[in-house]
Amino acid sequence: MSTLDLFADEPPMGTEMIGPQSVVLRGHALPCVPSLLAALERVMVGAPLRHLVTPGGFTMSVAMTNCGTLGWTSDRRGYRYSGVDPLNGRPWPAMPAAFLQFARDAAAAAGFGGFVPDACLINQYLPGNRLSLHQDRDERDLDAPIVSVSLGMAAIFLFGGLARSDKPARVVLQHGDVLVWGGVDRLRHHGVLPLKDQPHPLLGGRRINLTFRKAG
Ligand code: MD6
Ligand code: FE
Repeated sequence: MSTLDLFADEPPMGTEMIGPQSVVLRGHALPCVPSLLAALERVMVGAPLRHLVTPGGFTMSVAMTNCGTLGWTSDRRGYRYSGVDPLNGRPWPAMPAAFLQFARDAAAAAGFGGFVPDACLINQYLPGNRLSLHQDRDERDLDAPIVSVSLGMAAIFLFGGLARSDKPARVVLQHGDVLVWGGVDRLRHHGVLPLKDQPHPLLGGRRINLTFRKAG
């Protein structure tokens, strides 16, 4: 069943369709925040946040790390998924059970049953950090959706079209919001505007975004 069939009538309360197969589940992660944060802390001990360099030679302002069998990484040679952390040559920390369960449930709630992510990219934004407009196209399986969880400070998410020149919509993503997209929306351009400094009661002056993917 697709999002289209699932919400053929009216989407449930707290559900916003921002594209034909793109859903914001408002506050969906809130009950799981303590377990997600506890698992996240353990992941970041094994694989610390770092600033990747783009193929063009720019250092990204957003700090990143990964867990799962594959992790997204970048250097002068290009963007790719790797089974090992380039910082130490060891496998990425395993995907915590709490992450896996959360991502499967969120995908199912958005109409994407049977989602089993093998990669979780973790992004940390500090005030002023931004993510320029991009497509997520390094995953082998573009039929699988992406589940994205926002924690901490609010961000303005830019949701563009299939063409880079399509004018993006602005979607505010708050602590606990979950964005799920796939299908016809899977290759839409997107980004994050420079983060405003509005400290969050639990996470302080940062925003953490988890994106779950089926990369392999
Ligand atoms: C972010 N998110 O929200 C960056 N990509 O911090 C992404 O780049 C993203 O949220 C694909 C699908 C959902 C996302
Ligand atoms: Fe992305």
